[in-house]
Formats: sequence, structure tokens, C-alpha cells
Amino acid sequence: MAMISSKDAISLENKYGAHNYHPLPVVLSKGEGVFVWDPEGKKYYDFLSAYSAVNQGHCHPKITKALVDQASTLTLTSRAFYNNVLGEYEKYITEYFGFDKVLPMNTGAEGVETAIKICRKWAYEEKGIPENEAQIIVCENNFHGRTTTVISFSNDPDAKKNFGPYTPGFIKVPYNDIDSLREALDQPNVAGFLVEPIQGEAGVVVPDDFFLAEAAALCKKNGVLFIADEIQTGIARTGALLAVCGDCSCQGHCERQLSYTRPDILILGKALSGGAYPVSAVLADDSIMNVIKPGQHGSTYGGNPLASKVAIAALDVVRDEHLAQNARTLGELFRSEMQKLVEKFELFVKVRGKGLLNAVVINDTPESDTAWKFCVELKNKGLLAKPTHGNIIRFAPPLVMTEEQLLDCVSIIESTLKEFTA
Ligand code: IF1
Repeated sequence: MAMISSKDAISLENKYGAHNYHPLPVVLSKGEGVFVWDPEGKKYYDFLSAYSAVNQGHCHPKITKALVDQASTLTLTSRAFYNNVLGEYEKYITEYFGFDKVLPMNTGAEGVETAIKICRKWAYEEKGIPENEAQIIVCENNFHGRTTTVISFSNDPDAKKNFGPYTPGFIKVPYNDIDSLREALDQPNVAGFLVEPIQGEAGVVVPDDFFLAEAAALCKKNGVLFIADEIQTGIARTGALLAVCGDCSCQGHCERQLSYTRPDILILGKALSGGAYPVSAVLADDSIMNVIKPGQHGSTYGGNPLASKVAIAALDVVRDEHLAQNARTLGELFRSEMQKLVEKFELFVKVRGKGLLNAVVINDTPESDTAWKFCVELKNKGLLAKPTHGNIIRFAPPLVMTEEQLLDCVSIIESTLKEFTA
């Protein structure tokens, strides 16, 4: 069968698919490393990385091999029975990140929901908070997924409106505001603090250097669980194995703990599988994880042999190819190149980010379509990126990018700026 054209692919989606997205007008039919192609054969740099799920690059051969080999052996047993891969994966990932136990799930939102349930159960059974009174502190402009409990504590009208009634039990504080957090922790029945180490969807908002460490210390002092949502910032994206690793670059197997803010509960997703299969994970020590007893939580696909083999391969690649180090080095180069464009062109107001999770603020209002139009021009020149909110463009290539490829992308961005008229 001849490959479908971009035009036909788009019209099929419009006719038969729910309109829950407004994609950039480009159709992808092949991916390899930092590149993707459309059905007409045009080649693009992928500067979104499927929202940081393909940190290892598209169709990484080692991950694909793990997927294919296991797919023709045993894909799913359910947890009604044991399988010969899950235990190996659980040992591997808990040693990799330094926690006693892992609860395997599939999507990021399921990981966040799982962490919320564990935190609440711990609060009632270990901390002695009265049942159904647990409060979890979250930050303004958070993004933790799209299930009804998670959007209950969103303040983004698009994510929240007309999906009520909402789940109670959440207290909102401004992001990167230690005083507000300290105040919120004085409220009764606080069980946990759920936070993105860098706010992705809010526009790659990087907190002050001390924020996460001080927040974790305040939580410890108040007997509240520090819950890090590293679904987007984790797996080497920000130039360390985890964003909470700060400047430490131990590439996993954390021995040095130089500037590491250890969460009580760590949530992973996206690049945990390198984009090959939905895999998420919640990690914690026994004193917390053991509140979950048989039959109290789970999922049909959670911890399946296919996901386990894919995740092992994906984490191997992160360590073996030193992706955190590469993200750190290339990220510094990218931000310094973008800063030159900020100084040279009115359209670029500011660049911010960490590692290869960066964003540029565009000189127009969040309601304008200038950022969108700029991304369409970038696409025409062979670079795919997408605005987050209105006037902020996220730039997040796969972490396997070379310096030469990065500089090629910088020149695409610069030539687009030269020719762009809003
Ligand atoms: C979309 C962006 C949004 C996440 C964090 C949990 C989840 C995500 C920090 C849930 C997912 C995705 C979802 C996708 C677009 C993308 C995203 F920030 F990455 F750009 F939406 F904010 N925690 N982020 O970033 O994980 O259930 O999706 O596996 O919904 O449009 P998921």
C-alpha cells in the first residue's frame, strides 16, 4: 500500500479523531535519532522530543531490539501471576535511582495518581491524619496530567473547566515561593507536597537554586512527604539524571549526593521507555511503599514484561551514552546561542531552562499567535518545535544530539528570525 499523503492523513484525523489536540500542520511517518520525516520525505530536526519522551532519540536500536525480542516472547501476564522479567526490572530501577521499592504503572498521570494514593494512605496509617482529611500542597500553574483528580488541582481553565465536580484535598501555593510553602505547611493535616522540579507546561519555569532543597527540608521538618514529579524533567533531560540532582552528574547510582534533594516519592514516565512504550514508575522506601497491601492498587498493564525490558534498555542507554552530561554541555551552548539571538532580534525576549529543557519567550502576548506562526516557519525550514502557552516556545531536542547538529538548529532558528514578520 502506497504511503498515505500528509494531506490525507490530516483529513482522516479531522474526520474520525476527537479534536483534543491542535497539532502543528506536519505529519510524521518516520523517526531516527534526532530526525523525523514526513510522508513526502521532508526531513526535520525534532525539537520537542514528544514532550521529553524520546530523550534517547527516535527508534533507538537498543530499545527497539529489547521491545522486539520481548514482544515475540511474552508481552503481558497481568499481575495475577508472576513473570520472569518484572523482578529483574524492579531490582534494576530501584538500584539505579536509590530507592527500596518501585510500583510500576503505564502513563505519567497514573504515576501521579498512584503517588497521591500512597501519600494519602501513608498519612492515615503512619502519620495519623484523620481519615479523608489529608491535604496535599501543589503549585500554581502545575501540570501533572489530565485525569479528573489531577486536573482538580490545576488552574489552567482549558485543562479544568467543565470537568467537575473536582477532587478535594489540595492546597495551592505559588511556585518557587518558600514563604508560602512554609505557611501552607502550618495548616492542619498536610500529608505531602507535589512539585515539578522545573514547571514544563507553564513554560519551562526554573526555580531558584535553593528552592527544592529548602522545600524538601521544610517537608522533612513537618513530617510531610516531598513528592517529585520528574516525568518530564527526569531521565537526564535537565543535565543530571534527575532535576532534583542539581549539579551532581553521577549518571545514576548516586554516590556523590553533592547537591541531590532526595524525594520521599519519585515519579517517572515518558523517557523511562525512550518513547517505545508507555511506562511510568513510582519509587519510594519501604516505610512509605509498604502501606500498599495486595489488592489495594494496580493496573492491567502495570509492570508487564514488555514494559520492563524496554525500560531497562532505555535506562541503559541514558547511562552508557552519558546523556545527562551531553544534555548539560549542549544545553549551556544552546542557551548562550539563544541569548545572542535575544540581543540581536526583538522577537526573542528571554531564554531560560536547564540542560536540554529550554524555552524562549516571544515578544508578544500569550493570546497572540506569533509564537505559533514562528513555529510554522521553523517547520518550513526543517525544525519542529511548538509553543507551550501562547508566547513561549519550548526547545527540547533528543539528548543524543551532537554539537554540530545543535549549531545547525541554531542557524535554522536565526535564519527564521531574519525572515520572520509577525
Ligand atoms: C498532553 C508537557 C503537558 C507532565 C508532567 C505528568 C504528566 C506530564 C510534569 C502526565 C505530561 C505531556 C502531556 C501532553 C503534553 C505534555 C505536557 F508539559 F510535557 F508539555 F501537557 F503539559 N507530569 N505531559 O509533563 O503524563 O499522562 O501524559 O503520560 O497532555 O497534552 P502522561
